[in-house]
Amino acid sequence: MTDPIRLLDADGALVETDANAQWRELADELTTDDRLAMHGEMVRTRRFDIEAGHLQRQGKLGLWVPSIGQEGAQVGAAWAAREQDTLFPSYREHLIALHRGVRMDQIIDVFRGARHGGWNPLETRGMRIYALVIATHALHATGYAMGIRFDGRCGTGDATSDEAVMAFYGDGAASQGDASEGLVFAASYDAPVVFFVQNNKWAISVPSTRQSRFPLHERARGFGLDAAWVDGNDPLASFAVTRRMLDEARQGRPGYVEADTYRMGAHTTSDDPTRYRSRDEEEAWGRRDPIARLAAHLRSVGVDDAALAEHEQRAADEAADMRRRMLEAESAVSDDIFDHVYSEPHPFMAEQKAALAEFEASFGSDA
Ligand SMILES: Cc1ncc(C[n+]2csc(CCOP(=O)(O)OP(=O)(O)O)c2C)c(N)n1
Ligand SMILES: [Mg+2]
Repeated sequence: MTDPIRLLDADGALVETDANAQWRELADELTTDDRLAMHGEMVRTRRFDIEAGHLQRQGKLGLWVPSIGQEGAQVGAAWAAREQDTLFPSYREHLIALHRGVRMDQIIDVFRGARHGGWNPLETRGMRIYALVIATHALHATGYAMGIRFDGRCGTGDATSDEAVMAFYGDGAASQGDASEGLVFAASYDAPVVFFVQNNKWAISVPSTRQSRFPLHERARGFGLDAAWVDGNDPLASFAVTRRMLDEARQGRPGYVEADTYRMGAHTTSDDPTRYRSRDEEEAWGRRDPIARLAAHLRSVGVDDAALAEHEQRAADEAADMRRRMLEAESAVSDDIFDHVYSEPHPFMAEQKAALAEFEASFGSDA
């Protein structure tokens, strides 16, 4: 395969080929209103991302991880997942989290160290917490999917109730042992899981071409998984491919989606990408911006500029409100890490909590 699966070209025009007919049919499920809503989510996430970056620069967050440029891959995946599915993210899946109802301040709190996990996964429609240790959750997702299978919560042939799982990680994480072990167990146990890999071309300063001399989706086939390569900056293609992969997975055929995309910003606010990549490369990918692409598509099907501008305005207002609240928020470091290790109170945890309190008290009240 020389090109990833694509339904919209860089100018937002529909690509109609024999090869993509099956994917177009799947994308037809999305009405114009759905597509407009997808645009709204992408704009909302980008605005949130930009404001969070500003908050980090003003000292309110320890770190921020921007997802700018990857909203197309994410919005397709978010819409492809069905309500009963469980999603295991890395740390850059802001659109997925917001789509499932995680609040902006809950994501922010992870990066300001105020709340350890950020949210209770039982209250966020299947959205698990961020995993900062790369690829660990490839195993969590696979194990969870194996559990679904053992419990008989998949494989009945009814896509509207059979459960599936997604693991989101990056091109660099694909080099971790955990990622490979996840693929082996998923294939061996016919686990209802899809690995959604955003190949954003960089693992901090290491280019994906160095870590994967052979395409990642081809590698996944070698593990016995069905795999697809999709243009991740094309929200419609990302939706169609992921929907199909998930519906196959929930019938016991695990899958792998490699989304071809680009991290337009820095790795994190601690990174300076000008040290390792060229401006030409950044500009080339800037011309493939997924938000501009979907906006162009929407205009071509008769959506007027006012509707798109309204998304921008609403997103700006919401992000400004989030920013105002965060500037006023007290810095908060809580010691509740000890409370959630075991479901019941545990003497070792009580001991460690007391030791921390004693240590902190040793700095005196001015500390
Ligand atoms: C086990 C582990 N090793 C190293 C790191 C440091 N680290 C954080 S992100 C990252 C690169 C990940 O790249 P990729 O998987 O491509 O995801 P991206 O950040 O590009 O979304 C590394 C090495 C880590 N968090 N966990
Ligand atoms: Mg990467």
